[in-house]
Amino acid sequence: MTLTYQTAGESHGPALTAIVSGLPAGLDVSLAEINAMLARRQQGHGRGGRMKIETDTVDITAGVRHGKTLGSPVALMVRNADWKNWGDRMAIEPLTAARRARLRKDKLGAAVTQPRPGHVDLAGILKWDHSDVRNVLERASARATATQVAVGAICKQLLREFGIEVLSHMVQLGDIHADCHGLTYAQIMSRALRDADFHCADPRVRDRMFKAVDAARRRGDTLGGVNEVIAVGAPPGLGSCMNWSDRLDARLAGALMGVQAMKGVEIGMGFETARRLGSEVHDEILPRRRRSPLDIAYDRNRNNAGGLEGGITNGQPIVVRVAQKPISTLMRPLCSVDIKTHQAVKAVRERSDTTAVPAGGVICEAVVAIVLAQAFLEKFGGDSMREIRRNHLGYLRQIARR
Ligand code: EPS
Repeated sequence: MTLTYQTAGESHGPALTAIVSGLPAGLDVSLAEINAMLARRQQGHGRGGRMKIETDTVDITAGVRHGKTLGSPVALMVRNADWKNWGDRMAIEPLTAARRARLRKDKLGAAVTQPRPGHVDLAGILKWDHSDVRNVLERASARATATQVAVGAICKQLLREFGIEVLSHMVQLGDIHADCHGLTYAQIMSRALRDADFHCADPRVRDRMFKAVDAARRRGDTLGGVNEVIAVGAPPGLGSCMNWSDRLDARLAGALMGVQAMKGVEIGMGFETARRLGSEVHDEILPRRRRSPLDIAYDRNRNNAGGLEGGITNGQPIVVRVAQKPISTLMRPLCSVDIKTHQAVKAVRERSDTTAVPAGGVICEAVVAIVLAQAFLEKFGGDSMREIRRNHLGYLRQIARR
């Protein structure tokens, strides 16, 4: 079975939904762990008023019994608490006269007609033939990432069963860079997990980050940044070089670019490899002193490749950095053109975040976990956890002899 998922849901609609197919039977699913990851996604200095309204928790409505997957599709739902404030504006049914009158009275019924530069607004109304920008912005909103994170949390639980851990930390906010030199993976991640404001492992830049967010907010502006996702424990051999579409680096980059606001993906040394000589870039292969019978006989002097060579994992940590643009809803808006009058106007302003980069890291972490779980199940897949464990262990034994 191939692991696939679909999501649906508008930002201010009743709920967000995901259906995940292809999970094996017998996987322990912890609701508490999913909800903890959802809570991490909601954190971060620079979030707007919406996060005070929402306390995201997941309802599982199919595919799990007595805490374990059944092998059937798993259905997940995250309700939008804000829906109660948007019932008329986002009503599913046709607008009744009473609803229309209520919206007019509350001055809430007007169509959004001033598209924001950088958002889906203009391209979306042209493409789908809408005359209210809300009809496209609701689905384009990063709110939808709540269910993606819930799917990622389940994939993390699957990967952990096989010794693979995926976590993220913020490495840049605007032009402020975190310095993690000399820190181990465990140190970076435990520091990042403790920092609810930025998910950043470098406390020395904390003050500057606070000031940058607050200054941007005061100016009616927004801030982007970069998160790094690291996956440790993946065996060599996930992904393939045999077809472009099977390469794991391509699949990671594609999936990460599919997250709202992401503008660039680097693996390992990334863009810096283009400036360096081959001898400075490629990770030398060294003999390894095995500590366990399942260890492979090869080591590396460093990990500039970010754990991927030829689109295949090489046993080193997988390191991916993702650039996130500043949010396109500005409280001091940029120039736009009204789609009804074609007059020059300022873009629409509506409640939003000053920055969502700390949330972006958690979302990218979820996406990396999903792509890795897909590649893992392609290689070791079976219908039950027991079958996958057998396949995985047999392969580890095989490569340890090479
Ligand atoms: C978003 C705008 C804000 C964000 C939202 C994404 O929501 P609202 O318009 O309701 O204030 O807070 O993100 C979330 C709701 C979330 O859960 O991450 C946008 O326009 O993309």
